[in-house]
Formats: sequence, structure tokens, C-alpha cells
Amino acid sequence: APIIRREDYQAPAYWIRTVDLSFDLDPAKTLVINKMTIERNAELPVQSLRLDGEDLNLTRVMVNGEPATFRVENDQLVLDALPDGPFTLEVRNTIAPEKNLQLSGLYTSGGGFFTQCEAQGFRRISYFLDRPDVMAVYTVTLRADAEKYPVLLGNGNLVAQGELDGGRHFAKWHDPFPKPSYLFALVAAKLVSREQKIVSRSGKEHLLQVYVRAGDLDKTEHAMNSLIASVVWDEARFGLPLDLERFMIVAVSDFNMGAMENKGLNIFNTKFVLASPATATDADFANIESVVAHEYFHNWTGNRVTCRDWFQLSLKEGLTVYRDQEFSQDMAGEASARAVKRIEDVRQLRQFQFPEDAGPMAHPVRPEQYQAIDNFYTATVYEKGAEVVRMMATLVGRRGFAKGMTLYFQRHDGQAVTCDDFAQAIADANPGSELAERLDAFKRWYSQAGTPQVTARGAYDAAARTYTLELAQTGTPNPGQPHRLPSVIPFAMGLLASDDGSALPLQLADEPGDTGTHRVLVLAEAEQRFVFVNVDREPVPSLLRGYSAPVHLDAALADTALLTLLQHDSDAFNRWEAGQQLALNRLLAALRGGSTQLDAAFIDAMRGVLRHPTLDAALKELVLTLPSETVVAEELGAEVDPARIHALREGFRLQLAQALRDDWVWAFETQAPIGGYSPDARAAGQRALVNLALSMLVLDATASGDTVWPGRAYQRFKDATSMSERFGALTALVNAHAELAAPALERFHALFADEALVIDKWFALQAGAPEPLGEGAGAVFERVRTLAQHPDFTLRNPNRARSLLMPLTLMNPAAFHRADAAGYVFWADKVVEVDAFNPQLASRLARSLDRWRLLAEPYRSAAREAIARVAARAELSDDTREIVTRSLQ
Ligand code: B3K
Ligand code: ZN
Repeated sequence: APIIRREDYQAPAYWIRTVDLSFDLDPAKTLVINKMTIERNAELPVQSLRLDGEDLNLTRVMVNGEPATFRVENDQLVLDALPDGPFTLEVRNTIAPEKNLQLSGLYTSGGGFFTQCEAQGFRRISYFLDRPDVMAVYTVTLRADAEKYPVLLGNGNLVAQGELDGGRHFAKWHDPFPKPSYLFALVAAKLVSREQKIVSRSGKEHLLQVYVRAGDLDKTEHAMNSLIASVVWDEARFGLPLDLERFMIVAVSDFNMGAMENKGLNIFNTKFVLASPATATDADFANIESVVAHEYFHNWTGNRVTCRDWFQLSLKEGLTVYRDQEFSQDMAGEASARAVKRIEDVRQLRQFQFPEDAGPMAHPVRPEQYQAIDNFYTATVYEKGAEVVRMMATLVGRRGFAKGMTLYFQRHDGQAVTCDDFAQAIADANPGSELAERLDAFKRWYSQAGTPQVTARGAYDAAARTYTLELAQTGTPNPGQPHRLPSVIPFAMGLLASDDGSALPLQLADEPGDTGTHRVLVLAEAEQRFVFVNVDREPVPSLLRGYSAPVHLDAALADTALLTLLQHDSDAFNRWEAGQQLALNRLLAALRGGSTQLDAAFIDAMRGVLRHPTLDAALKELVLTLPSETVVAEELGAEVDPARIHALREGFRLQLAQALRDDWVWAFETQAPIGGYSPDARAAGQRALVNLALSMLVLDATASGDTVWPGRAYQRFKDATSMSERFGALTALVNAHAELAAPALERFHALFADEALVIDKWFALQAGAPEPLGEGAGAVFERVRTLAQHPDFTLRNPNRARSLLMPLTLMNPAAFHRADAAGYVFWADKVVEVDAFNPQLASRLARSLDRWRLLAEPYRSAAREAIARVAARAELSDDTREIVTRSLQ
């Protein structure tokens, strides 16, 4: 495929103003009639009209009602001689939805019709200017068999419906908002809906609907509640109301990603809609809340204002992720629960975005080029993009950011714009702010790839009562650029007294008076020095509080300083961070030949956290969880031996299990939430801590041959009243390789045989289980190979395929990376197999070997060989080809 470059952007030669689409829906052969009104873009020289198409059977082309001359060239429909003024173009074609296994465009799933058009799926439905800067008003008529497809849905408002001959019926939908083709959607299926009427602040009535299959209605309450909360939140926080009479969510079980924000008709992976206490974990409930919110928030950030071109993807994705993160924090409530959400988001960033930014797919938040745009729906565009928006909000303050958003919509409502436009609006609404003063430098966050490194060194001068903090930033330049230019880094910090951890004042040398105990420094040069005066006591610096910028921080703090932060920091994020740093230091030291035994100071600190009288249970659970094997590997940076990291980390885990045995018992017995199931942050945190305690107790017991705790876990597994409890107990048994794991897994499967999403968990749990150490090593991988032959397993359903393949290849390094290369062979086989029918799914899986260069031998050579084997195939999608090619470069 050709390389598409950002610098080559050109406005479209024609504008499509209105679209009148009609569908005669049939799985084998659907007729699409597409009547467009089109105008030449008067600002450009006269050119041919080139409409995108893919896998279409073209049957007729008419201009102004007359048969027209046309040609089809590289998939495009080309018309040369066109009227000078506005004209109508009618294109007829047929498509075969049941053969559409790549799930892009119009496809069938579970006997219904569904669409997915972002980024370039609309061209698989009809010929079109399939680019986000062409925005049209759509009217859509759906015709289908009334019995098989009783529900017919489109974007916008229902304007007509009725019976047709031959048992068919129709529905006509009109969406008053001009939209790009990627936001088009239709659904025709046998579904039922949960409905809720709401009245917005302005007094307008709206109908909210969640559509699912008949048996799933009892699992829609949480999604509906999340939707209502999202509507209320966006109006309260940003003054952004719901702009449609009707807002629909439809769940579908075959879907390539999480969900899609089609105007007024969001289509969701069932995984992010369906939840009941019996079938969904706390994490599932939280994910549903955030994905429902994310798609709803897109209605303004994405739909009302959209992207000029796909290089600007983070304009809508980074901003909308930031918004959903803020929403979830607000829903969590108190300061400590907000910090827990922040920690979870940063964990995600480190687990997925950091490796991406250091690997072959590294790209700026606003990429410069691509071959397959679907490959750029990445952690960098989404999660790092959200960090960039968060930094802007930090630099201009909460109210300043809200003002910036208002200006953004005043300027750009109804337009397709760029990341520059967004940053400009936030800056212009905040004249004199650090953001406005340094906007060009700040925007390097959009153009420079890689995670910057910030080095912080402090020195206390007791005689002068000063504390000098020196900050320096470095990073690797983008390919083809001589050097990296400094970013503008908001650096939140405080100082704690080293003796009792109390907060110290933060007065800089040239400042008068009291400046509080928490502040945001702005690091904008390669190196900067900050001198704090009137510092009476030796301080411990609390740096990059709340993770105020997406950087690697090297502060080289001593254990004593980290222990002070862990115990006293008012910033809950940095308490967690200090605990992670203590653990990481020990893991890295052990990997470099140091002690593999945890010291008393560390154990006591962990006990102090676990037993703490006031800390949140959720925070405790996070602090007591060691950094992941992936994070350790990234920190190591070279010569990674996944088996060794695994053995050391498991060794530490076992030591924590043993040394804190009585404390885990105490946590298990006293920390559970009281009352019936509620997915709120507090109760979920308590369950998470209890589940961790149980895991530790079963781990310890299995190692020592004791059967009491495995027995208790099995009992809890059987008696559980919620999936969180049940799955927690099952996880404890499976991860410890307890003998009772097998009967528990069997029972679990039997209990939930009809619940596809729960069976996904059953696969995922087994594929993500830690490999046993020593004798028995390799059992988890063998289990995955066996499960790939299980009658319930299929690569055709993306959720099921991912449930087995992703936990192994992305989350379970020691099981995947084997000295005999069997993991890589398995990976290559699956990539090739999936690529033949679903390139988007395949190219995601292909990325599991991104970081092969980090590996020690023999892994490294074997991994490269496996990638080369995939790359050598003549038949490969553009998506997967781009990944493996870049990987080998
Ligand atoms: N915008 C969609 C993602 C589309 C992915 C296309 N390959 C979901 C979201 O970010 O909300
Ligand atoms: Zn999104």
C-alpha cells in the first residue's frame, strides 16, 4: 500500500452536501442506492471526481438523472466531465454482508445487520468521498424482512416506518447534523431495548435506548445508568448538552474494538454493555461506565467537531479519553478514589504506551505517515494524547480549560479541524498562561515521538536553608530529525520534611511570602534549576505528583526517601509510585545479580500499608501489587530474559505472601464490603483487596503443601454471590496452580456455558496464568495450545480470539517467550490465519512481538525469524504488512 503523508493533505475537490441512501437488506446480496447532491470545491482547479470504493458490485451510475460515463480505477469510481454547478449523482451497487468477515462496512452478526465505518468502512458500503472533512446530511431508508429484522435503526430521528409487500417493512431515518461518512451507522436485527426518558437542563425531553438480544435485557441497567450519568456530567462540567431527540446504544457480539460513536446510534461490543453482578466483575462494570461515557462524549468531541484528516485522530481520541478519565474520577468521588483511577490510567500507559513509544511502531501523537490507518488507533494517539490534553488542563487550570473548551466549540462547531486548532483555542482562552506563552514549544508533544526522560537531582543546604532542584530533560529524536527539542513539562511537586513527613513551604528565591505546599513548576528548557528558600528542615522531594507529565522520571531517591513518601505523601499517586519504585529497585537489583530476598524494611513498609487504618482498600491493593513483568522489562531496556524476570517476580510475590501471612488473613477476614453488591469504587476496591489477600494465601499454601486456604478459596468460589468474588477465588486457585483449580474451572465453564462473555474470561484466565516455576514450567503455554482446539474456541469472533491470544502474547511474557520458540510459531500461525479474513484483528495480534529487539538470545533471533516468516508471505493485508515490515526495519 502507498504511504499516506500528513504534509500531502489537500482539501477535497468536491463537497457532498446531502446523501439519500436506501438499503434492501439481504445477507447474501444487499442493494444500496446512494443519491448524493454534490458541488465542486470552487477553491480548487477543476478536477475529476474520484469516489472511494472497496469490494462493491457497481450496477449503475447516473448524473442529474441521466446515465453517466464513468470508469473504475484502483477501486475508485472516476467521473471526468461533470456539470459546473451542483448536481446529483446516483450510484447503485450490491454488497454481500454475510461474506464480510473483516467486520468493516456492513456485516452480519448473530442473524442481524450491523455497520462499522470508522475509519474507512463506508467505502465498503457505497462509493463515496470517504474522508472525515466531507460532511453531509443523511437520509436513510432501510427495507428488510419484518420477522427476521423487526428493529431497523439509523442515525438521527425516525421520520417514517411501515409495512411493505412480501413480509418486509421499512424505516426512514433523518440525521439533521452534517457528518462525515465514518459516523454513519445502521442496524437491522431482532433486538429488545431498555428505555429511559430524560429531561435536560434546557427542559428538552430525550429518549435513551439500549438495544440487546432478548435474553440480555437484565444486563443493561448499568449501561443505562452510565449513559444517564454521562449526559448529566457533560452538561454540568462543560455545558455540553445532548443534541438529539433520541440516543441509542446497540450491543453486538462480533466487533473489532470496544465501541463506536456513530451519531445518535452508538454500536458497542457486548463486552462494554452487558453486566449483571452474577456475570461481570468490578473491572467490567468500571469499563462499561468509561466506554459508555467515552462514546457519548464523542458526540461533541468528535462528532460536532470532527477531524480534518486521520492524522488528527488524537484531536477527538486524546481529548475524549481525557474526558472519560475525568468523568470516571468524578464518579469515583473522594480524593483518594480519584487517585486510584489516576494510578490505573498511568499503569495502562506504562504497560502499553511506553513499549509502543520505544518500539518499531513509535509515532507522534499526531502521526506523520501511515499505510493502514487502522494501525494508528494506538495507545499513543489515545492514552498519550489524553496526557497531552491533561497537561494543557494542568497549565491553564480547571476553569481555564473549561473556558478553552467553550471557545473551541464557538469557533469550530460543525467543522473538521486539526490538533493545532484545539491547542490554539485552549491557549487563546487563557492569555498570559504558561500554555499561551509557550504554545509552539508545548505543541512538540504532538510532533515528537518517544517518552522523554526527566532527571531530577536535589541538594539541601542547611546553612542557607535552601533546597535546589535541578531538572533536565532528554529524549531520542524522531527518525530523520537531528535532535529532539525540549518539551514544556508541567511538573507538579511538593517537599516533605524528612523527619516527620510534614509538608514544607515552596517559596522560590525570587518570590515573596507563602506559596503553599504544592505547586506546578514548568520545565521548558533542556535544563532548569529551581531554588527553594526558607527550607528549615531537610526535605524529601515529592516529584511529578499525580503524574503531571508522561515522562520517565529518574529521581534516584534513596530508600529512606521513598519510604517517607510511601508513608506520608499527601499525594496518593506518589505514595503508590514510591512503593512501585521500592519494588522496582529490588527487582532490578536482583536481575543484576543482587539479593533475591526481600529485606525487612520493604516487607515492613508493605505491612504498614496493608494494615493502615485509613488508606483506601483500592490504593492498598495497588501498592501491594508488584510492577508487571512488562514494566520491569522496559525498565531493564535490553537483554531481557522473560523467564528470569518471571522467576524473580514470582519469588518476591511468594515472599510477600509468606511474610505477611497473618496480615493477609486479617485483610481477607475483615476488609470485605458489607451489604449487597454495588459496583461503586469503594466496594470494588475492598473486593480487590480481599481477592489479592486470598490469592496470596492460596499461593503461600500451595507452596507449603497446606490445603486449608485452597479449600476455603474453592468454597468461596462455589458460594460467591457476585462474579467479582467468584472470579477472584477462581483466579487465586488457577494462578497458584492449586489442585482444586481444575474442578473449579470445569464447574465455572458448566455454570456459564451460555454466557459468551464469561466463557471469554474462562479462556483469558487460563492463558494469562503465571507459568509454574521449575518443574511444570511450560504448562500454561501447553494449556493455551490445547484450548485453541476447544469446541468453544473460534478465531472468527474477535472477543473469543482475543480472550485466548492476547493474555498469552501480550500479558504473559514467560509463557509466550520460550527457548524452543514454540510461542512464536503459535503466534505466527495465528496471525496468518486471522489475517486471511480479519486484517484489523490480525494486525493487533501482530504487535505482540513489537519489542523483540529487547530480548536476550535465544529469544531475540527466534522472534525475528517468526516475524520474518509472516513478512515473507505473499498474501498479507496492508494492515499486517505494515506492522511486520516496520518491526523488521
Ligand atoms: N472511534 C472508535 C474507534 C474506531 C476504530 C477503527 N479501527 C472508538 C472510539 O475510540 O471511541
Ligand atoms: Zn474514541
